Amino acid sequence: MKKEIVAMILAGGQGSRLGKLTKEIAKPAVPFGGKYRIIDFALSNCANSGIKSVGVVTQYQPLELNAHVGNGDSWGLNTHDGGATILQPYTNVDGEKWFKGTAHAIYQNIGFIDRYEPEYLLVLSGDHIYKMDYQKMLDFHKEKKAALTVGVIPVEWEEASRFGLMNTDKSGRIIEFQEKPENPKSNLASMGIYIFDWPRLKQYLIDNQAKNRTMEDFGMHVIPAYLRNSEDIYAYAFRDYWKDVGTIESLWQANMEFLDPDHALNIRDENWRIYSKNPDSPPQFLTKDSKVTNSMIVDGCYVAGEINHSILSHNVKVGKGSVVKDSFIMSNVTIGENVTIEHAIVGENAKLHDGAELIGKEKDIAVLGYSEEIGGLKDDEK
Ligand code: ADQ
Ligand code: ADP
Repeated sequence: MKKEIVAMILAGGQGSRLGKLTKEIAKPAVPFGGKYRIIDFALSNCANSGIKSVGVVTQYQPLELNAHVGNGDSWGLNTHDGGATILQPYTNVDGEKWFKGTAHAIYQNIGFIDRYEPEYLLVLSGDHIYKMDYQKMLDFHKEKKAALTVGVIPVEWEEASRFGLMNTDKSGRIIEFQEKPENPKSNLASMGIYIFDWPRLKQYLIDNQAKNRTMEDFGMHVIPAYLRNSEDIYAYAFRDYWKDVGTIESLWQANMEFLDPDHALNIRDENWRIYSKNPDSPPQFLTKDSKVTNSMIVDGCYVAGEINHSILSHNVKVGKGSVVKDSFIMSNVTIGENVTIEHAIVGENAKLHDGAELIGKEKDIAVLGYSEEIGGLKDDEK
């Protein structure tokens, strides 16, 4: 089953900056935008780019992710073309188990990749909200005859130190690279999207392992080694919407941006659909007491309150007199009567009992975790 290119989506990081939202599920499985999970963007981009052989590398809290991705048929990645394969850490003969980092995770899956004998390997992160045609990046990679092409985008200077940063020459060749430097000298950031010549990368990973130097991480070890050896590394400039939703604030912000009908991401574009796996729910119902403006209300919702500039995912119930504003509510949340929710993210299956308040601020978003409950009268107050 030979393929020109295989994609590996790295979906195993802990995502600790999302706090209680990633305590039980991996960051790529965190719900987004009412009908999606974060990894849907990378999976849909693969399908839309015609890359149908995709490995999803998991590690941390993979249950929800495994259930969601399945064999990839929701994204049109059917098994005939290779489909999506969930790759979990395993113990090899040396007793080595967990993936130590991004590059080591690829090293551990050389056998899977080699089944397709690809010329190119596309490495993606399951953590990003964006639409990108990877074929265009592959064309660029071939045109430059690069050993490695890195997707890059300028980021805000204040945020720069959480990215791999680089300098390029006029031709776009990367001449300097620093992984998450404390004092950034550039704001041109790696998007963590790489196209490698597979045989060459494989050689690097195997040779270093043989010398007992595990190449753990792409940004920390592989890119520096390529630079030391004067390999041709090129930057592929991406200029559209791209968001690394690694913090509560950025996750909230990306959901609020998603509400904009003129959003650069344009989810209504039939030529680049974002696919997902969704439950079967009854139609939404808005009672005569409800008032809904500027919001996304997904199937199965029952709304008797006021919803303004918010996203209600599947099967959310909002009682009379309640107000939900500037918030992202995940699936199966129950909101009682006279509840106030503002600048908040509410996790799946959470319950806000009558009279509860969950009020955050723009730079300090309030979060209710999965299945958490607040408010309501205690028994002796009834
Ligand atoms: P980070 O996103 O901070 O930086 P990292 O924590 O290595 O990098 O995670 C990259 C992706 O790999 C994430 O999706 C994560 O879930 C996953 N991952 C991490 N370790 C894994 C493992 N052992 N097994 C499976 N999956 C794993 C990277 C680059 C930067 C770049 C940013 C852009 O290192 O140079 O700027 O991405 O967001
Ligand atoms: P070589 O000269 O064998 O091609 P490299 O260019 O890969 O070696 O590495 C040059 C230097 O970087 C060496 O000092 C090596 O110890 C160090 N190095 C390479 N890979 C790693 C790694 N994964 N972790 C730490 N150090 C590394």
